[in-house]
Amino acid sequence: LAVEQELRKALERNEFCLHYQPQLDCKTNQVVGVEALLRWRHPEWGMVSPAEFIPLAEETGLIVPIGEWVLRTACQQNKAWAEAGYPSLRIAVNLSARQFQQENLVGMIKQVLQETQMQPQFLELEITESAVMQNATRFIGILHELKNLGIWLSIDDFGTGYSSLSYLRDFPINRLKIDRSFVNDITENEDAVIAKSIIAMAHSLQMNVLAEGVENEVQLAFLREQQCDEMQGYYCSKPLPAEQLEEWMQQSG
Ligand code: G
Ligand code: G
Ligand code: MN
Ligand code: NA
Repeated sequence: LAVEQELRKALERNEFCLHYQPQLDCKTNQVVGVEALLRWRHPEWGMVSPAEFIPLAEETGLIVPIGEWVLRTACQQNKAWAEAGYPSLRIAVNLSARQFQQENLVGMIKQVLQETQMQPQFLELEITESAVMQNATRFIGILHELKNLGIWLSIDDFGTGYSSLSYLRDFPINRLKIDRSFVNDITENEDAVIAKSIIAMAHSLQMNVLAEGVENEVQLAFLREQQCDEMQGYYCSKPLPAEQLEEWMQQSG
């Protein structure tokens, strides 16, 4: 309960910030996007992990205003990078299932794009399979509206949720993000077969595919061999505050 009370005040007290993790093209090693990841710096508790407070934010509905803050902040940052002359980066924002229950999710997203003058084709929204399946009929309409705005739609943690493959046929999904649990031992046994199959399936469905949690050269070599499009993980960089990501881009660029 103490956590809930503190979480309620965190927005107005400006305790949230975003860290950004680069996403690289597997062929060229160029940064093509970043994923925005929420961080909560509590004045007494220090950094609180999203794994701890996101579930509470979802239960209490606080994820709705927090999610709007995340989207606005990410879009403002993307615009700032574009204006500072960095190459055009796609920016990925995580959406909770709970946010799809909010009255006017599409209207809110349109307004943020309008306000920040960000081009929709540079925005990617990440959704989990379990979220998609919770209310598939409501989802499909919203996803088509978002897709029609030009926004990219991705399935996060692909392969780990309770899901049905039928949504890959029925929903306008642009890409699959292979969950890092398959990437960890990607050259071995079942994980190798699963990863290969996800990449092949994504490409057959005209989707882009990204591997999460890439931590070493061996995993990367396998992904290149299998023609995976993009990679994200500690091998390239952990999630970084905006200024540190800028330094990272200057060094690696
Ligand atoms: O960044 P980290 O690995 O600690 O994130 C832990 C979990 O929190 C991940 O599953 C991630 O998707 C989720 N998460 C991080 N930022 C956000 C956010 O802005 N919104 C939502 N809904 N989830 C987030
Ligand atoms: O669920 P989602 O994919 O949004 O979660 C992203 C989280 O994964 C981030 O919070 C980030 O801290 C974590 N992460 C990113 N790269 C790596 C990695 O290479 N290894 C591990 N173990 N975690 C990672
Ligand atoms: Mn994600
Ligand atoms: Na993930």
